[in-house]
Amino acid sequence: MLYDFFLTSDFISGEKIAKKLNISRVAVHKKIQNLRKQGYVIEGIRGKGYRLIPRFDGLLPLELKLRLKTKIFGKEIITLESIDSTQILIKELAEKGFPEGTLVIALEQTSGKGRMNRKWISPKGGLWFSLLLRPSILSKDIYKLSLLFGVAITISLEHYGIKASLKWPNDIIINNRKLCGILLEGDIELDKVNFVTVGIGINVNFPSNILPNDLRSSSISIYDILGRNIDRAELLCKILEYSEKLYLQAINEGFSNIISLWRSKSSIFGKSIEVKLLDKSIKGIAIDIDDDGSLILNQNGKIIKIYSGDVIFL
Ligand code: BTX
Repeated sequence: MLYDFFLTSDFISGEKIAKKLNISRVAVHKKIQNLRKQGYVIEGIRGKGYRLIPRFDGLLPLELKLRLKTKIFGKEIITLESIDSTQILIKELAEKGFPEGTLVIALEQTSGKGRMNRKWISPKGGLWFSLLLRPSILSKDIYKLSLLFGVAITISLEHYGIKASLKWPNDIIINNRKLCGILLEGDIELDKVNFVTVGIGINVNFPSNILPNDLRSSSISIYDILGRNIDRAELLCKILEYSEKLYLQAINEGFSNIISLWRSKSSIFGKSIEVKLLDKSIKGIAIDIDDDGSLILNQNGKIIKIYSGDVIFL
């Protein structure tokens, strides 16, 4: 595959490519032109050969692979201009047998999904992606994976001087405005986890005032905070690297470190909150999260555990 020659930042000569692929130099040139048409920047220097230069904010598969220091996450990368939802495609790929770590990125989504059939608005400039996991964990532990990704994203944002906090179960917020949402969906049979799809949406390079009116006061973007665009490829690589590290740790040693990291990055404890469940809502003071990832609430002196819902600060 021509792709493989560009997984290093060294030059590769046209002659070598031609020999390895058993094609003519003209055919090599055509193939290089094809990659350029896809958006890749390929430097060509007489006497040295070709090499790929990842662009600032370049989210094409080869550009990312060249920068990414992971073993599993991003093993296969598919980048699309536009799609209904990356969650829909990643599920199809999972069912076709794509490996763990497969990543689907879309520059925009026309029908992005939130939890409980809600919509996720995904204009150009955001970071919208889904990751395929095939973890050997019990189905009850899937839930803790969303805490893991929340932690990894929060740590990655610190690199930009952004101090975000985690709101149970999986919102990443700044000044109580949503910067990022995480959607975990599992394919489970009799307690056996076939696969998990992790959908992550981060408002990055656009001002949040381009979002629909009803979201303007409840959302925030990195652009709002920094007043400039950042390199989404760099942010994505950081998130994948941190989350892979935590994922391998969780699979081998359990989730206790992730739960304590989550606690240290959350803004919820000690606060009066209302938790909206499907059919009712419960008010109380958030005490802690339990080792199983559930929220512990003090409801007028009664300690209760909640496994899913939406938190509103009172
Ligand atoms: P959630 O159900 O916690 O949040 C959805 C709610 O968030 C919406 O009802 C709306 O109020 C608000 N919202 C929608 N869009 C935005 C936005 N851009 N910024 C801030 N608030 C917003 C959270 O669900 C899970 C979201 C996952 C999104 C990713 S993107 C890649 C992947 N593909 C896909 O279709 N979904 C995931």
